Amino acid sequence: EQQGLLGAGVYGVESILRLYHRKIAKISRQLENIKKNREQMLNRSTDIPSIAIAGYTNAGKTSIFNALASLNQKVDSSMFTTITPKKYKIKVDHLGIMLIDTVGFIRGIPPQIIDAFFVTLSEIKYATGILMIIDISIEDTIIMDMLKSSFDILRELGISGKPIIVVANKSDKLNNKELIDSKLNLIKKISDELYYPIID
Ligand SMILES: Nc1nc2c(ncn2[C@@H]2O[C@H](COP(=O)(O)OP(=O)(O)OP(=O)(O)O)[C@@H](O)[C@H]2O)c(=O)[nH]1
Ligand SMILES: [Mg+2]
Repeated sequence: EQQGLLGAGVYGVESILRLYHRKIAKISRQLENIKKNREQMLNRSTDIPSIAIAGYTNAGKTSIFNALASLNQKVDSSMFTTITPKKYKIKVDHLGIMLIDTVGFIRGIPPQIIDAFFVTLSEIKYATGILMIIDISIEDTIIMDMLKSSFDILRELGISGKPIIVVANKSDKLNNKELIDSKLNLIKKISDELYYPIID
C-alpha cells in the first residue's frame, strides 16, 4: 500500500480501474451469450430464403432496400446511418423472400467495432444469398480497396461459397458509358479473383 501524498489518489484510481475491469468482463460475457443465442436463432433453416444487402457504409444499401421493399428507412450521406437494420418480406415471382438491410463495412475495421456489430453482421452469415453493394462513382483505387476489404470482412464473418451478386450503384454520378463499363469490368475482375460462389 502506498503512503504519503499520492497514496489515497493512486489507491482511488486503482480501485476505479478494478471496478471498470470487472464491468468490462461482465459486459463481454453478456455479449458472448447474446452472440451465441443469436447465432442459434439465425441458424434455423426453417425460414423462407433470405437476401442480405451488404457493403460499405454509404454505398447505398438502405436506398436499395427501400426501393425493393417500398419502404422509407432513413438514408443519408453520413457514415453508419443504419445502426439497427430492418428486415422485410417481399414477393418475387410469388416467392416470399426476406430482405435484410445491414450495418455498413468500413476499411480496416477495428476488432472492437466488428465485435459491436457482429450480432447484426451475422445476419449476412445465415442469409441464403448476398447483394454486395458497391459505389462505383468513386476512384478506381478506392473501389478496389473497398471490394477487397469487403470480401475480407465476409471471410472474417465465416462466410464462404454463398451466392453473391455484386451490385454497381450510383452509376448516375458517372457521365459516360465508357467510364461505367470500365468500372464494371474492374469490379467483375476483382470479384472473380477473390470469390468463388457455390450455387446448388
Ligand atoms: N447519386 C446517387 N446517390 C445515391 C444512390 N444510392 C444512394 N445514394 C445516396 O448515397 C447516400 C447513402 O445512401 P444509403 O442508402 O443511406 O447508404 P447505406 O449503404 O445504407 O449507408 P449506411 O447505412 O450508412 O451504411 C445517400 O445520400 C443516398 O441518397 C444512387 O444510385 N445514386
Ligand atoms: Mg443504411
